[in-house]
Amino acid sequence: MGIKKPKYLESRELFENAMGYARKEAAKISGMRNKKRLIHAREKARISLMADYITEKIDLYIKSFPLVSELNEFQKESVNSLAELKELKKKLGYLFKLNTVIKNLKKKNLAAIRKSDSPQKVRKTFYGRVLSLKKDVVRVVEELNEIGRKIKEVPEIKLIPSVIVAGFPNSGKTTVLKRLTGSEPQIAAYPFTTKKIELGYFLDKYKEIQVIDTPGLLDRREEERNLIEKKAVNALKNLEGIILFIVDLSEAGYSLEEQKSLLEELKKLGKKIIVALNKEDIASEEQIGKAKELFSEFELILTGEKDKELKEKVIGKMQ
Ligand SMILES: Nc1nc2c(ncn2[C@@H]2O[C@H](COP(=O)(O)OP(=O)(O)O)[C@@H](O)[C@H]2O)c(=O)[nH]1
Ligand SMILES: [Mg+2]
Repeated sequence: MGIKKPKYLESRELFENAMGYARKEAAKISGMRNKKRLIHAREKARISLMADYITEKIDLYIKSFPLVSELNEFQKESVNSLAELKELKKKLGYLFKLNTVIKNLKKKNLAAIRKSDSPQKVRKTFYGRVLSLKKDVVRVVEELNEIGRKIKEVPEIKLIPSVIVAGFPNSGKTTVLKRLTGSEPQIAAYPFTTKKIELGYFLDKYKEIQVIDTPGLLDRREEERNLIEKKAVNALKNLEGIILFIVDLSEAGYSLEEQKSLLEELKKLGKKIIVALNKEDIASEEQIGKAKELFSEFELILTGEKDKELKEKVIGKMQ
């Protein structure tokens, strides 16, 4: 279930395009012998067509934004951490109001033109009034275009049982993700951050399981996370699933103690934790023994086996 993708609206050209379109279409009206009636018909058409052109485009644009109620918990957190949902609602509401003003101006001026002897004057007044709204429309659409751009970047994380891979950089998270899913990870942008999220999927019999690697997110203490990262981590809490904590047995970047202390931090997420002891092939007997003792309170697996067995072990521990 993907998130709705907001449209982009070129608001600066919208009004000029509407006027051009209305002029061209109205000029096609013919077949009236009475010159005065012809002018009347054309001016009336110019009002209608100009208004409809703008309001239809704006209506479609407004509808292309997701409703807050259509977002799942994860998406809400993600959008929220970038564009405040309240702001989005307010801006959409304001644009809706501007659109209603244009619709009402159309009604009013169509009524006026019927009784008027100078239809051109009525049409020009109408154009003037509509054009006076252009600045506000352009401003709010520009702001909405920007929010829409950010919404489009919300990762397509599904609300299905997930394996959230955690651990220090280079511990082997991406490698494990690839081994579990048998494919290259899908890369998705993490909203309002420079971070990227990696996603993959595998089947447990008929059930789809999602694997997520969040580089740079679950590898630091809570105090070290900025507000956006805190939001992002909170969003992960809404996912059903387990944390698969990858330990680099070879201690290439971080000691086993440091890795243990990061794991303590991740307990705060309140999820079942499985510890995967990785890089057994380049670790010493001593490192392996020490790790088994250090992480003994957790469910342990060793990753040094065939992919199929690794997957089965993870599935087994997920129940
Ligand atoms: N020897 C060995 N190297 C591994 C193992 N798992 C991962 N690596 C290597 O460790 C490096 C970091 O792995 P990567 O999956 O990118 O780590 P990430 O930063 O946690 O995603 C890469 O060069 C991998 O090839 C393993 O089990 N044994
Ligand atoms: Mg990685």
